[in-house]
Amino acid sequence: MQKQLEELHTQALSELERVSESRELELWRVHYLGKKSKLTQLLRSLATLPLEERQSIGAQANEIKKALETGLIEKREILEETSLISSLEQEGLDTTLPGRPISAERLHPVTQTLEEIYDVFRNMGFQIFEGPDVEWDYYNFEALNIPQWHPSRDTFATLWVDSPGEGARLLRTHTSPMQIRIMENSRPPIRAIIPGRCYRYEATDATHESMFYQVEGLAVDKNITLTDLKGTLFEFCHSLFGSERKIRFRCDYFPFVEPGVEIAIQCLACNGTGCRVCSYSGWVEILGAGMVHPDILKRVDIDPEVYTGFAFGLGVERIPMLRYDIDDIRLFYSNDLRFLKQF
Ligand code: FA5
Repeated sequence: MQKQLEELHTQALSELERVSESRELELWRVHYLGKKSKLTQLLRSLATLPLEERQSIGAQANEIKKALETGLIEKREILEETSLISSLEQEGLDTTLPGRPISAERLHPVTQTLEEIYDVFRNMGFQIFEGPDVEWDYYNFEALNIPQWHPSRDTFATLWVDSPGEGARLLRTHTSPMQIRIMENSRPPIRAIIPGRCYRYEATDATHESMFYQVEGLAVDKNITLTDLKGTLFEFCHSLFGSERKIRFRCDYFPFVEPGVEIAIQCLACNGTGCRVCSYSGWVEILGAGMVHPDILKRVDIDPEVYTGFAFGLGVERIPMLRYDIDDIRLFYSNDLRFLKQF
């Protein structure tokens, strides 16, 4: 019986080798592994054999069965692959052509910078919020101490949106309106940063775009002082530009802070000697900031006698411009892949 089994094994494998299409493979399966196959019948008749023979023949028969089943699976895979290739070839596809390389995608340099900014402020305990690009006049101006007649409206060259009968709407000129929205909806302690697009109807040049990104920051709590503002923003600047980079911290005016300040970074492109990136001043202004005006706190029902806060608004594109020596902000949004692929 042992010899019979060996012959069956060899014959089955050599027939399997010759099988060239799936119909033949099915016939082979029925013949060698089906219910009525020799092997199955032999396995069934094992019970009639003496114990010793039963054990050794049973083991041999089972091994052959496993080998045939494995052979069947492998052959099936080979036939499927060959039939796929031949059907592709019938459709006129050359399966021997090398594949097209898939280019590794990456984030836009401004998005990369935003992610870095989030990391720095997240480590200092700030939460990220988002707000609407189309904003009410109230949040963009009125609530920020910029009434209709205020001359500082002129500096925010505004794009207005038609909103008949609903009050004046506009494309936000800065992210500061979110200071109000956040303080209306939450109580101190507040630590928030708000990234977003801003829009200004102004002539574009190497450092000004009509659409650009800002990140607003807001911290309101008991005992917050100008020192906290300075410490937080210096920590931020040092994280992004290195601790050696010179930072200019000086007075500025924004109606919604008191006092107001401005931070500029010594130009990395020319090291302060003056070039196109810094408009030949040696410095690039990256943000406006200050202590939240007591009027604003009162407007959102936060007692300025108990709480104080600081706020800042930074221009995002100016950061990669400084770091990578980019001398024109308009390159970020002109969709030139030769530029974008460098980051
Ligand atoms: C403001 O927009 C204030 N909201 C900032 C602020 C927030 C002050 C909170 C106090 C407290 P300013 O107009 O200076 O300020 O803009 C802030 C930054 O945005 C600038 O320093 C600059 O980096 C960037 N920025 C302004 N206008 C443009 C523009 N047209 N294109 C690119 N970046 C701009």
